[in-house]
Amino acid sequence: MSRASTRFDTKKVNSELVTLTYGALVAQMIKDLDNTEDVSKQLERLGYNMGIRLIEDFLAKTGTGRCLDLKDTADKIQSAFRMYLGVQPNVANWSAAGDEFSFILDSNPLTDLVELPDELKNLKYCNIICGVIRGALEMVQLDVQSWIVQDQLKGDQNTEVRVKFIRRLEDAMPAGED
Ligand code: MYR
Repeated sequence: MSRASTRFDTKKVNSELVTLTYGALVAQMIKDLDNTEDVSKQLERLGYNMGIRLIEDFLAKTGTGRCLDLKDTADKIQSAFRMYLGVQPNVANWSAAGDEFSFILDSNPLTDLVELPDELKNLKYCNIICGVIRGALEMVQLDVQSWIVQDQLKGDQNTEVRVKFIRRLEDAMPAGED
């Protein structure tokens, strides 16, 4: 067998590992909770708890300073997507007031190879991403809401993750959801 044929594409293997591991996690939650809405909530909560820890790693690795404005924050989250999920979303669909925007992902490693059966069509499968964003931003004193607008698992062309700035927090502690 030639060297070329035995060489792994590490990026692809990592991304497949993410897909499979996340899929197994969601499948287990569905078994345990037996309620689509609860699973969606738990996925967001899990992401939140990851986000409040991940922000430290992100700031340490990138040496990032304070964001100047929401546009700057969006750019930094965009680079976090690249670092942690290996995909570069577009930042788009800014609201007129400049307080809401979306990340548009052409491909989403969480949903590659995944198909949702009809009985799970209300599951917010990618809610973990919304939670990570909310948790990470809370640690830098930004209270945001985040939700999935488009979902490739529901037949949409892209994954669209919406983020809405709510308010700047005053030295707040995380809400203790872990
Ligand atoms: C600041 O203003 O203090 C810096 C703000 C940096 C925000 C970076 C947020 C990272 C969010 C990670 C999302 C990962 C999604 C896969």
